Amino acid sequence: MSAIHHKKRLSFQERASLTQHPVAKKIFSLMEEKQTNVCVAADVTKADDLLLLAKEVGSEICVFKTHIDILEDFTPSVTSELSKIANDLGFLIFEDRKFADIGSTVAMQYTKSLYKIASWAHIINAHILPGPGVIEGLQQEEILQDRALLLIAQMSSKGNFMTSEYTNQVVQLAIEYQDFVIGFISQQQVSEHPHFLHFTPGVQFCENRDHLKQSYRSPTKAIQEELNDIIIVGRGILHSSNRSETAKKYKKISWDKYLNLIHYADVK
Ligand code: 5BU
Repeated sequence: MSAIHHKKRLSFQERASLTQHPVAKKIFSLMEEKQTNVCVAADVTKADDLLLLAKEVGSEICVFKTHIDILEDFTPSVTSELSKIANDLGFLIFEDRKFADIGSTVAMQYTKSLYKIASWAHIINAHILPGPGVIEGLQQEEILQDRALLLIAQMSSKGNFMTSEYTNQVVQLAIEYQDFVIGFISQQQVSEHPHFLHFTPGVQFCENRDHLKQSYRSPTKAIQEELNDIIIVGRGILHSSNRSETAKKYKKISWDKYLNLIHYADVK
């Protein structure tokens, strides 16, 4: 394996003190506390399974990522139950809604509808294709204190149109709106500002791709080489025979890689 040279990195604890945002502070500190930088992607279609999954993996993760609109039997009690589990097991909820419309429309999509995303999701994300209005539409003044936004800077799917120029624009907007934006969905570190978090999807031990152009790499590569902070794992955990044990395995390896980064200047 080739040597990867980089500077010794700050710990999550140190980075917690460098952000003003309460949600980012919370993520950094619960990662340290639970020793996990794993986010599970809860792509399941039944409410009972969603809640069961949250109970099974809740102790091993820092963030639980939902696609609430793929549930076939959604009722508001699902999100209130999920919030209770999140509170008991100490994780935050991220609704991967990928908002991408004009400000006035995303404001309604975020706060209204059957789902009332703003009432339960600590974290949401957006594409910046419509321009800064999408961020402003989501930035609801009254709940700003405990809600946070991630900008999609890069995607894991093969053939996507996110050029490096696009990614640079995303980073600029993140800096401009850093009172609300706490980081990125990325494939590799896109900003050296230590207060920004990098969440990365497309992580699995076993597969290189799926049949619909999702591409995967290992947790080791995602953390150690590409310098992401949090791995997002869906089917790697969901399709295993023991979801809790498998989540533990992802947790151990990605935490070890994080420890290497903060302890050694050069990792082989
Ligand atoms: P998987 O089962 O580990 O492939 O699930 C990955 C999850 O991350 C899934 O919920 C996607 O919607 C999400 N995702 C992604 O895979 N790639 C991206 O670039 C973005 C989100 Br943005």
